[in-house]
Amino acid sequence: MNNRKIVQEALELMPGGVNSPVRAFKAVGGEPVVLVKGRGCRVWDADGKEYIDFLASWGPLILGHAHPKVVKAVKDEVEKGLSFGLTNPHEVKLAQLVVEMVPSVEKVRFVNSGTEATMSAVRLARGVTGKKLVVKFDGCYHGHYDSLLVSAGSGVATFAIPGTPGIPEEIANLTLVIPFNDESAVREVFEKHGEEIACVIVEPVAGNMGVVPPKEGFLELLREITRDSGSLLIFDEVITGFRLSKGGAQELFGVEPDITCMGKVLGGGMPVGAYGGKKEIMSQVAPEGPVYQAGTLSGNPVAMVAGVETLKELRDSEPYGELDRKADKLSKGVSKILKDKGIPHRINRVGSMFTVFFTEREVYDFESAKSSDTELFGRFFQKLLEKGVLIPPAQFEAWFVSTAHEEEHIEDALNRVEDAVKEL
Ligand code: KE4
Repeated sequence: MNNRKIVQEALELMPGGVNSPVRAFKAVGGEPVVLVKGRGCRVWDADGKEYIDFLASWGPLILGHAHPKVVKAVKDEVEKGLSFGLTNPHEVKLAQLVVEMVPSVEKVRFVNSGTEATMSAVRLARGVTGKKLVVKFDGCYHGHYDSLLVSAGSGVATFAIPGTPGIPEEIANLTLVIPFNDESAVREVFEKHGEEIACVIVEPVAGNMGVVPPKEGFLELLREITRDSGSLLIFDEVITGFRLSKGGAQELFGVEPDITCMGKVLGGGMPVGAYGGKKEIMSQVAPEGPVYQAGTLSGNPVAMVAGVETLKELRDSEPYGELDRKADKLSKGVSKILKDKGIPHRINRVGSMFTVFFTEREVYDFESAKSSDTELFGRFFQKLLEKGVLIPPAQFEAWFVSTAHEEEHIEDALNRVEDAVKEL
């Protein structure tokens, strides 16, 4: 049992045996799965068991695992060396693609993770506006940056509390957390604190409370109220960027933020994050401007070529209609299976990302998402795993469909879901 042996060794050597908490399966129980190989829409664990994969490494693998063009580009690049610490031509090429594809971005800075992207974007907003307060939404996750790893305070539009030990209250108190999709809360927080708000940061389509789309007019409200208050609007498109369309959620919904944070798909599976926006704002970033941010491996050539091949493929093949159709077929199929079994559920889907919530309520914010039966979700996850279907090991995440999921894989997955649900 290689899987178990590797997990036991990992537990001795790394906190919780993992390098990111959600991989420990605490939310779903059972032994964490160790993956050793991926090809297309399939992955294999350390015991050789095969799964149809809808985790997609939490979003990056929109082209599936080991896409030939990406693998070839990475192989060719590593032969020339892995890192130089000075400019390389591939970061320029990836920057050209980002500027071409993302409507609001004229200049971009690459970093190594989504957390670095959002952390830098908030610093830039504070630096540009000279203001301190940050507004975020309950249930939205933007990485583990102190100012954003905070929980909602006691009442609406009140100052946040630390989301974890190690974050001083003084830092948490510079963040305001309000309910997603709540227009009155947005207006209230700006009435109370508008003059001091540096930025609003939002997942334009939430993925981290499970998939929750913005209500009609919500993004437009954020755009208008920030502009009127001299605050910046930051779209955290680490999940939605290049996934919901070539230009992400901002293209899909026609609302342009001041700063866009990117990651996941941008690196095609390699560690890449980015933040970008209009030249007027990005010119404030060092060394052009005074707002400092840096990184030894930022723009790493091997990571850059993976991103270049991924974005070129998305730009040229325009797969979004097909991705939407396949995700619609899968999510509707899962819903029919659960309905036929009499299991209350709600599915929220935007494009190729969706979440199955085990609740009868409409899910439009974190409170309603939390009405889900997470114990049932754990059993659903484990049964699917047994049948060879891998979904995210947590209720408040998203299933991802890739271009590598062909019709037969969707059919196969639905048959396996049906077998799993029969045994719930
Ligand atoms: P990273 O630092 O993990 O690359 O990105 C942080 C981040 C920022 N913004 C959004 C919208 C994100 O979803 C994330 C990271 N997403 C989680 C799960 N949805 C990554 C999985 C993990 O934490 O291991």
